[in-house]
Amino acid sequence: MKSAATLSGSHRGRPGARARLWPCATLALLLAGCGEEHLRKYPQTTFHPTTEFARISDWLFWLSLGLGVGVGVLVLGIMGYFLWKFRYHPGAGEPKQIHGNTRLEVAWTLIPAVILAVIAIPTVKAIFATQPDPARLPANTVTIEVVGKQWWWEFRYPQPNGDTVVTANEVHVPVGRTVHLVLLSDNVLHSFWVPQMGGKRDLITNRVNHLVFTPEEPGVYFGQCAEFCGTSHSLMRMRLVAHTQAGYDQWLANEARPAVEPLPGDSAVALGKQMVTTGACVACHTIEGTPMTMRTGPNLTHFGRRRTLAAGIMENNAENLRRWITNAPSVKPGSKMPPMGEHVGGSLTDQQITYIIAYLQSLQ
Ligand SMILES: [Cu+2]
Repeated sequence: MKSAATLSGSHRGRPGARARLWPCATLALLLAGCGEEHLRKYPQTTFHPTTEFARISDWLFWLSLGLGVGVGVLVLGIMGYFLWKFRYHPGAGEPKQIHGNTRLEVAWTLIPAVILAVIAIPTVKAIFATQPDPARLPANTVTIEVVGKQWWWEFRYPQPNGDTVVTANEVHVPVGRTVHLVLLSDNVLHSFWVPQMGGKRDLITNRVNHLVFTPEEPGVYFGQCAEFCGTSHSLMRMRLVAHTQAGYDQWLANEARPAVEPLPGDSAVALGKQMVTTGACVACHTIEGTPMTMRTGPNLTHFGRRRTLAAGIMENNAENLRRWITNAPSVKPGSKMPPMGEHVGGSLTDQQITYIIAYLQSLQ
C-alpha cells in the first residue's frame, strides 16, 4: 500500500509518468495483497493457504486467472490491431466480406474448447484430490462431527472410550494430522468455510458430507457459514484453532473433564452456579458435571476458556456476556435465546446476571 501511494504521489503533475506508473502501482498492490499485513486486515483470506486442500484451490484460482488474463490480452490486442488496421479511409469503399470462412469458424470453436480442456483437467483432478474416501483415511485421523445450528456451530469429538467431547464455535485441531469433519445440520442448509483450510462444504439435513484437510501451522483461523441460513446467517462465525500435538492433547484432556466446581468461599460463583443449574438455562444448555443436559443451545462446560461468544461475533468478556445474557436477540436477531434481563421482559436482575457471569467465566 505504502509503496503504491509513494509511487503515484511523488509524480503528481506529470501525467505521462503517472500513467506509466499505474502498472507498477497495481503490481505493488497485488504483492501487498499477499503479505502479513493483508492477513491481519483480512483474516478470512484464501490467499494464505495452510493445508494441501487450500493450496489446490489457490493454485486453481491463479491458473484460471493467468489463463483468463492471457486470453483477455490476446483478444483485446487483436481487436485493437484490427480497429487500427481497418480504420476509416476516405474513398476506400466496402471492405472484403468473409462470412462463412470455414477455417476461421473451426479455429474459434477449437481454441476455446482447448482452453476449457486445459482448465478442466486440473479442476477435475482437484475435485478428486479434495474428496478422499472417508473409509481410507490414515489411522491417526482426527474425526470431528460438525453440526450446523441457527446460528452457531456444534463440534463433537467422539472419544475411544465411547464418550463425546462437545464444544461450540471453536474447533480445535492438531497440526500434521489429517482432520476429517463429518458435516451435518439439524435445521436448514449451512456451509462450513475456513478459507485458509480449504473450500466450502455444505451441511445438509438429510445427508452427511465430509471435509478432509491437514493443518500445517499452529494458529487461530477465521471462518464462517457460507450458505444463507436465515436472519443471522452473517453472524454465524467460528474460529479454528490449530495446536501442536501436545497443545491439542492438553486442550482435549481439559475439555473431556466435567465442569470445574466453584471454589468454596467464592460466593458469587456459587450463587451463579445455583442460578444457572436450576434456572432457565437448564432448558437449553449442557454443563457436564451438573444436571444440565439439553442440546438446543451451545454446550457450556468449558465456556470460560472460549475466545469468543455468540458464534464468534464478539470477544468473550464480562461486558459482552452481560449484553448477551440480558438481551441476546438485540445482538443476534432471531436468536433462540430469549431476553433474560428484567428490564427487557426477562426475569434476571443485573445483580443476578453478575453472579451468572462469574460462574460462566469460572468454567475453565
Ligand atoms: Cu449457516
